[in-house]
Amino acid sequence: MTLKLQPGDALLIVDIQNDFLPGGSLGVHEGDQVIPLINDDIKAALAANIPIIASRDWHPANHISFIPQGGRWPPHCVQNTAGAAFNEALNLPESAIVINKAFKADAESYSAWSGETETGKSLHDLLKELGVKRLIIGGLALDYCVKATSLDAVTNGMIVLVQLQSTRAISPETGQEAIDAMRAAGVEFIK
Ligand code: VGL
Ligand code: ZN
Repeated sequence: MTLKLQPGDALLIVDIQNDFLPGGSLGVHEGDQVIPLINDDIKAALAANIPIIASRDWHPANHISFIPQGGRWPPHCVQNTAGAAFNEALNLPESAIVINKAFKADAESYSAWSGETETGKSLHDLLKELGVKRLIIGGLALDYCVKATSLDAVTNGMIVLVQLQSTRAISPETGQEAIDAMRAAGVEFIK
C-alpha cells in the first residue's frame, strides 16, 4: 500500500474465509491472491498502530440465502465450520476485532454495517469509539460484501479507500457494476 496510514484510519478486511477461496463452496476466482497484499496491509496497520477489523459471513445452517432454503447461493460460511474459518494464510493478529454478519436465518445482509462484534457492538459504535474517520477496505467479494460495506461506510460518513488489487469479484459483470457504483458514491480507489 503506497498510502501513508495515520491516526483516524482503520483497516477493514472483508470475509477472507475458506468458503470464499478457491476450493471453497462459494470460491471466488483468484480470491487467494488478495491474501499477501492484505497481509502487507496488516503489517502496515500494526506499524502505524491503527485498528484492524475483520468481518466474517456467519450464517446459521438454514440461512435464507442458501439454495435449499430458496436462496441463490450454495451453503457457505456456516457458523463454526471449517468453511467459515478465516484462511490460515491470513496473518490476523490477536488484536484484530471480528465482526460477525448475516447470522440471522431469515435475513440476507452483505454489509459489515449490519454485523456486530462478539459482544454485540455494532460496527458503527465500534468505529465511533475508536475515532475512525477513514477506512481502508479489502477482501471478498467485491460485488457483494465489499461493495455493500463500502457504500454503507460512505453513508455513515467515512472516507473510504479500496485497493482493487486486494479484492476479487464473484463475476466480472457485477464486479464492474460494483466499481461503478462505489466510484459514484465517492469511494476512492488506491494502489
Ligand atoms: C458474500 C455472497 C454470499 C460476500 C456473502 O461476502 O461477498 N457473497 N454471501
Ligand atoms: Zn453469505
